[in-house]
This record gives sequence, structure tokens and C-alpha cells, in this order.
Amino acid sequence: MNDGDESARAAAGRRQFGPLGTALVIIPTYNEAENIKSIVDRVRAAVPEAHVLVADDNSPDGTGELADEIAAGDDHVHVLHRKGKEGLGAAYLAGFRWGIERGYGVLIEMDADGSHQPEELPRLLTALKGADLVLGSRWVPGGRVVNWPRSREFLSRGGSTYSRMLLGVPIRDVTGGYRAFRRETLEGLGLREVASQGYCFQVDLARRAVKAGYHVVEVPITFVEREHGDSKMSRDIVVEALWRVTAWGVEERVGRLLGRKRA
Ligand SMILES: Nc1nc2c(ncn2[C@@H]2O[C@H](COP(=O)(O)OP(=O)(O)OP(=O)(O)O)[C@@H](O)[C@H]2O)c(=O)[nH]1
Ligand SMILES: [Mg+2]
Repeated sequence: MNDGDESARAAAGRRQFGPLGTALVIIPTYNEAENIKSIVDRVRAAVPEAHVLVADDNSPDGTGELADEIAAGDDHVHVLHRKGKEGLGAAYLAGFRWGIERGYGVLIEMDADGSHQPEELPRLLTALKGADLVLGSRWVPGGRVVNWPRSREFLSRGGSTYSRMLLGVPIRDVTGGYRAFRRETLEGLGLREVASQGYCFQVDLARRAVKAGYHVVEVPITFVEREHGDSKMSRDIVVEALWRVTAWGVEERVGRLLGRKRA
């Protein structure tokens, strides 16, 4: 929800938010051997009290073993080994479950490639003190991207605008993947039905949170394009996001129309 939304802010102002509890930063990885050490070190330095969970899909490049080595020397670092590549959403869902079972109060999503800067975590956590869900946002005032080609920026901005208009969610950066959830928010979202692939996963979580009436806040971030390793972005992920968002939008409009007729 952007800063201009007065009524939502007023409503949130009247709400009491409980203490945050310990945070778990979940980092999904597939072939991130070049990045894993640096990202975990940066998270540990930025928020020393938080824990880290690397959710690795049996990366052929040995990321999982590297994460094990880090975890062996640091009791705040954990590794969830998954049997094979099942997509970002599936890794996050498994990570959320892992964290909720162990009593963490905050579950954070963060990419391994350095695009989401750990140094910005304290700002996300501060915002979460007065919110149910905080979205790191490239497309609110103060947010920006570094090293992105125009084509990529166009795709991301366009995808967010399309989703916002079609789904009616007042969020500027709906596909972003740098987020902090209160555990109660995740528990209330019905994770079993969440679409698990690529950008759809992020869009689906955001729209569910808005629909459920949670207080969602966007915090500006500086998103830095990866320097090392290969992108897992593919045409399939973009195409899937496009048709799913369209289907959700149509479903919602038809539902509203039928509801109105019946009334
Ligand atoms: N466990 C797991 N992690 C994944 C999978 N696909 C992507 N990831 C991780 O999810 C994060 C985001 O993936 P990226 O490849 O950076 O996707 P992107 O940011 O859209 O694309 P880039 O612009 O190339 O960075 C990274 O930490 C990846 O390693 C997967 O199937 N399983
Ligand atoms: Mg990336």
C-alpha cells in the first residue's frame, strides 16, 4: 500500500501490533556458489540477532555444501536441503513452514545474488513494527534499480502496473521478492493454495494479503542487479505470470459481477 493511502494508514494507526520476535532470513538458492558466502556474511553483519535459512534445491554447483560449511561454524545459519529444482515459490513455502514450526516471529524473503541488500533489512524490520507485511519496493519514491537494462525495467514496471490495475491491489512493486512477513500474516494467508512458480508466487502472496485486509507497507529499496552467476529468469516465468494474473483478474471481476446480480 503506498504512502498516499490515508484511510489504510489511519486504520493501521488504530491497530496494535505485537512485538516482532526473532527474524529468519530465508535465502532460496539454485547455483549461487559465487554469491552464498558473501550474502550470508552481509546478513549476519546487518542484523546479528536474526537467523538465516538457506533453502537449496540440490544445486549442481555445490551451493548446498558451501552453505553447510558456513552453518557448521555459525549457530545462526541453517540449511534446508531440497531434493531438486522445484522453483522459487516451493523453496519459500518450505522455508516458511520450517521457520513457523521453529517459532520464528518474522519470516523474510531475500535473493542470494545481492539484488536485495542486507544493509536495508533494519529499515524493513522497523516498518514491520507497524505493519503485517513489508514489501521492499523499487517503484515507490526513493526506490531504484542499479545496473538494469531499460528492457528489464520496462518489464518489471509494466508487470507491476498491469497486476495493480487488473487485481485492484494498491501496490507499486507487486513482483518484488524482498519482503518481511509477520508469522501471523503467513499463517493467515492459506499458503497451501498459493501459486508456487516465479513471479506469480510474489504476486499471489501480495494480493492475498491485501484481500485478507492485512496492513501492507512498501518501503523503498535500491535493487542491485546480480554481478555473479546465472539468472533463473525465463520467458516461461514471465508468460506464466501474465496469464495467471489475467485469470485472477477476470475471476475476481466475474465474482464481483455475479455477487452484485445476486444482491
Ligand atoms: N531453491 C531455489 N531457488 C531458486 C530457484 N530459482 C531461483 N532461485 C533463487 O531465487 C533467487 C532469485 O532468482 P534470480 O535468478 O536472481 O531471479 P531474478 O532476480 O528474477 O533474475 P536476475 O535478474 O538474473 O537476478 C536467487 O537466490 C535464486 O538462486 C529454484 O528453483 N529453487
Ligand atoms: Mg536476481
